[in-house]
Amino acid sequence: MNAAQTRATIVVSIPNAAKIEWWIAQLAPLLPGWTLRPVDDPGDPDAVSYAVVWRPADGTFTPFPNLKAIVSLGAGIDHVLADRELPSGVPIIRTVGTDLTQRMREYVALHVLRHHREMPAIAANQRRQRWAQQVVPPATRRRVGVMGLGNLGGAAARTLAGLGFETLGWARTQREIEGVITYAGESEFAAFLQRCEILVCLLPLTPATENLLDAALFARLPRGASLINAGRGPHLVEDDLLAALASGQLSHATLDVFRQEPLPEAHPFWRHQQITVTPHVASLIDPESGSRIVAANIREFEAHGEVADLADAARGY
Ligand code: NDP
Ligand code: OXD
Repeated sequence: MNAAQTRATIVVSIPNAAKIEWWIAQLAPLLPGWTLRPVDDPGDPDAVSYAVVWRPADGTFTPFPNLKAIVSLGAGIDHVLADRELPSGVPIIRTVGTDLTQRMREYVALHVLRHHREMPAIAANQRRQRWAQQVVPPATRRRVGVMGLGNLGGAAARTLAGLGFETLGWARTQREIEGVITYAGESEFAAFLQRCEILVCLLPLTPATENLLDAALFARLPRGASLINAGRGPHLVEDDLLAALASGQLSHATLDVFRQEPLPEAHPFWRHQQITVTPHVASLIDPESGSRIVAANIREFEAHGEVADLADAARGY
């Protein structure tokens, strides 16, 4: 056996053991010559070259001194960076692609339209058998802001602009997107927020974005604005949201991501009349197309030592 063959194991780590087997079954035929194993049964640790992971436990990578790259089974890498024993300098590959982007575009369009057309109020009226007609402005007179203009936020902003919304976008650096008025950095944040009647958060979770959706931010939005958070749970200060909804500063929130997932049964969000809860399904990775992307990225990284969707660990996304 030559040296290359002795470095030919890919381990898979996902909190749900059944899903590990499922991913291994999907990936194995796409990566001939590689041995795929659950992280708890890696075989020779020196032979492990790649780890494909979702929410790995602390210390997951420590046994593997020859790791070439960590593959996040998702666009976000916060779950990898959360590992307090993460080896430094190991590249992290994000899994992104057309299916994920398409799903997020659908989710954002669905919930922005729902807020725009005041569906929560219409549904509440139906529960009371109340016939209450109200004219809403056309999308061209509704301002929707997207925080984060990367793969997902950029695609969502384009979709909203295509639906006719007056679309605004905010990112760390200046981005140009046709049909979207863009803002960059802290200095332009207030100008962006004051125009957003519906605010969509598609930021990655980093020290700079944690707790960003707080009382100070809500106070800068037009009164009665709506919030859609499909970024990460810790972006949101939960008590500040409840207070903003109670005061009327915000009218409704749609939340897909939570500080604790699954959202605990007793959590007040579940039964709140002004909150729509979705169970982190805005853009779930599909193991069939996702495994094709993971395998292609591993092959590409193996051949060239780089891939397009490499995260920048120092930047945090
Ligand atoms: P990208 O890395 O492609 O884009 C991130 C965007 O956020 C960039 O535009 C970046 O700015 C901007 N950004 C980062 N930090 C800041 C900051 N401090 N201030 C302002 N803007 C900032 O990420 P994706 O679009 O692929 O994914 C975004 C996030 O969506 C993921 O990290 C994940 O948390 C979440 N997600 C949620 C899913 C769900 O089902 N709910 C599914 C998939 C992802 P710049 O352009 O200047 O770099
Ligand atoms: C992701 C997610 O990061 O599903 O891809 O949240």
